[in-house]
Amino acid sequence: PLDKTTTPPCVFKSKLPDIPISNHLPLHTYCFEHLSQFSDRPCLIIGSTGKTYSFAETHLISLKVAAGLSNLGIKKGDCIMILLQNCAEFVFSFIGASMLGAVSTTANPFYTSAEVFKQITASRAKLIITQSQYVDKLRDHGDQNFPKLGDDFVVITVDDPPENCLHFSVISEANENEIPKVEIDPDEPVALPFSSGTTGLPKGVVLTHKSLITSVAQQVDGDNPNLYLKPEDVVLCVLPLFHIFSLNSVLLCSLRAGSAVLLMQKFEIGTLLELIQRHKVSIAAVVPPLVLALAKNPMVEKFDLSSIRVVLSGAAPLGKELVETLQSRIPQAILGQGYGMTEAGPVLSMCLAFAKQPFPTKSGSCGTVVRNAELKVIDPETGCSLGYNQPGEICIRGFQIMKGYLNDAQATATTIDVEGWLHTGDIGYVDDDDEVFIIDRVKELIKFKGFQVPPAELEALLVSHQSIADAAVVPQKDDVAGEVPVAFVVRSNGYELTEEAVKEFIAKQVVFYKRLHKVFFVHAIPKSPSGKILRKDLRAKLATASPM
Ligand code: 4UV
Repeated sequence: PLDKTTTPPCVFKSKLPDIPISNHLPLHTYCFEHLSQFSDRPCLIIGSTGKTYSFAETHLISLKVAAGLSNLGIKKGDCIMILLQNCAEFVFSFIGASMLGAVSTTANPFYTSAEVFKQITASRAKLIITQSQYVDKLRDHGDQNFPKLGDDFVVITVDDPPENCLHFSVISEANENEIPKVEIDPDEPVALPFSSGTTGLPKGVVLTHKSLITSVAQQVDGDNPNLYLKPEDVVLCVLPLFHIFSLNSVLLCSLRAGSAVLLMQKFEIGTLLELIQRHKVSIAAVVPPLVLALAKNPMVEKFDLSSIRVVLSGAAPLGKELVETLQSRIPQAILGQGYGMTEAGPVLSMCLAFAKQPFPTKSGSCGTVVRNAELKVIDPETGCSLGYNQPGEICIRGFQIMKGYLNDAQATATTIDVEGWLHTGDIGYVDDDDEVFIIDRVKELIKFKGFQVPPAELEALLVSHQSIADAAVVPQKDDVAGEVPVAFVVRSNGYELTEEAVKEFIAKQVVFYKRLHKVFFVHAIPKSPSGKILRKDLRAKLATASPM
């Protein structure tokens, strides 16, 4: 905690002491460092079938996948794309790639072909692991500039492979003794999720072995871990592993701590409740819409959820009333939040009631800054750091943050300053008990159920329409999704264009959660003298009865 009598600059620290962190290791070595203590315990449980992989099996198959990827020509520094719903193969692929010193870029399998190709092109993925139903999206759609299946990248499917694709067994049944020896530097990349950050289009976020180890250690290492996970725990993995929340705080933390991970392909309330009951889930990582379902759905009453001891919500703001409603249904559980951002490695703060020796916490808080890190709140106008209870932009510093954006020095420089502070674009404050509260977002980003919707991406699509002269996309509050994207559109002179036509034009090109919920036709988009869209004005307009 900060000495409250000092004057700025103020730097906030965890209430837990800093700890030594083994961030000189490769990520897979660190995750499996204590393997011998729980090698026969369940590591991965497949929700749909009940099939279980022990820690020893998970480790061995990952080694085989590393050898198999190497046989297919994947080398240290190469990038593979994991385009999968949650499944065991996701885990084997990610860990296997790490063992080779290769990088995994993770993408949403529901992405449209255009969205996937943007990421394949930017990441230069040489191999894609997916399901057969998504392979069509990876085929040549006539665009000469797109990389080509077969020529530029290999496709592996976890089920029956379509033409020109290989089956996963080609890599998972390789000889684990054939892995080439690789030296991995802690500062080399291991994961490449995509995020639009505070502005613009999605960018590759370079997360190194050191950053991910630091983040996992900040959560689950030490005598008094911030997020206390035990080998007896069963951790719910229903949030998609392609997003950093699930990848880091569910998968990697559980591997390190020896907890079992219950993998669910997709969210369906009945199946979820049944699985929680059957497998005695003790830790549930969720997003606010899931808290809503658990708090309000009448089906919940029919199931035994008494095994749940921790509910960790993150990725979007969580309403206090919702927490209270859920708490009354699972009185034994500790409900709290984590606050993360892909670029921050991702966890900035986490609820200290999850600690082994817990601290009292307040509802509505996003936790306390993680240990071995520094957090400050700055005045967005002056950049000066602020003290307790004063809202400003949250900044974070530590070994866990990203190395930078892939091939984008300029975007990196606007996000991480010369002193190493990562600027989040979130507005919040730290209260007298060192708890972080987020109250607003100054960055462009829209969050639909925790999923990223980058306005710049939708704006670029909109202005590519011949009848659209200019456009801006902003969030509108929504009870279920948190926020939904809505557009302000300026028609080109003399063109007829309906709201439905604009919505359909976008819907064809993007994943479901980026679809426009409303379109307002306006004569001009408000802009600053430098040409920046005045998003605040548009958001304010939306709050009025008639945004036109
Ligand atoms: O980049 P991103 O999509 O990243 C995330 C990551 C979230 C978490 C949460 C808990 C964890 O333990 C963990 O490992 C990862 O969402 O989006 C980043 C932005 O989402 C908003 C905020 O605007 C971030 O800059 N956000 C994330 N968590 C919260 C939140 C929260 N608890 N409350 C309010 N907004």
